[in-house]
Amino acid sequence: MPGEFEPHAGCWMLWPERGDNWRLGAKPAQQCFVAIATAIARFEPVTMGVSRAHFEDARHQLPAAIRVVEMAHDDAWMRDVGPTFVVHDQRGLVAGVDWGFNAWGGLDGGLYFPWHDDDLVAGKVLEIAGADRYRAPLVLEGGSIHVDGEGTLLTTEECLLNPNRNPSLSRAEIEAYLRGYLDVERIVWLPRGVYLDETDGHVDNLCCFARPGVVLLSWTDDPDDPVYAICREARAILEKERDARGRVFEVHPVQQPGPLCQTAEESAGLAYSHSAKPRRPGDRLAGSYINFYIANGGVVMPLLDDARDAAAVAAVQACFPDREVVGVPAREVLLGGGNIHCITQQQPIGSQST
Ligand code: KQY
Repeated sequence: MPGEFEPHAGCWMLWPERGDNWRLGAKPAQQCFVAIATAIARFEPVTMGVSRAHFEDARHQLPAAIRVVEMAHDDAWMRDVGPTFVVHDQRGLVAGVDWGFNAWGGLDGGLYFPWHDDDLVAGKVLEIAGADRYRAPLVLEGGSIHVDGEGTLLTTEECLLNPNRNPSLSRAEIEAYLRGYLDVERIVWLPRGVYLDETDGHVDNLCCFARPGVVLLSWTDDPDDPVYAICREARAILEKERDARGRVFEVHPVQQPGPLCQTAEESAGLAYSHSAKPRRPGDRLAGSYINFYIANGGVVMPLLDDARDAAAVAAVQACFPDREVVGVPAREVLLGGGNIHCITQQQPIGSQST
């Protein structure tokens, strides 16, 4: 699996539609997804999967340069339901791993039911991409792993070892699948993700690679914030560990936004459904600037807090001197439970198709 910072053929996304997760019939979220897709399309081709019912409207809202394809889905988290693309070392062939998906925990703390259409998305993307598909016997979301493309994988125990994903598998068995499907050698386990992250602590909201050996980490200096201990324990592990090539990690803290909370008006805009996660006024949101997408020559990152956005953009830009960092207001994505990294999936360029 190449690092996200390696060259892409394009980016895949899904259109937000469900009114029990996206307020006001998903209209504000759709406008936000349009802005994000448009920003990414400055750097690489973008394909948007849209249900039959929303196809005409999405086509109308999105710029012509963005390819729109009909694709049934349960929600809009392409990082988690899309394929994890891999490239053959010698031959350059691009293929995709199609992990099992159970809506972040199935009937044991999952976020909605059913999730069958989501579970079919990876296979559909691979059909359109013309890439081979490896269906893996492991429940895993793409946001729960980051790799450096040189044999190192970052993940969290809170998510990958959660009994609501693969209750019959041990840590060693999960590691064996990661090694086999992604060709990684060194797996770095961080204990927890961001406080109250509803994915059970996906690593992509906490930290990521800028390049091999260089990690950005969401951070706070407020000792009263539960993230204070989480980011310090992560940094301590990263500073003690080595990557697959024996390098010490260079860790760059990025001050988190907020703390940010759901407003009463935002909660009131949601449609009720018994299977969707309740979103109440005052609920803490798992905001993080790390949840960005690395595109060809660019980084598209969420803007979440007027008081902290400029410093966060500068901190990310310092780690990506050769890319243009573009900020997009993304509170509407955060209200749905994730951010820009969670709604995107890169397809690496490889050197041949199948
Ligand atoms: O963090 C992610 N990769 C996805 C967030 C999904 C939230 C579902 N409501």
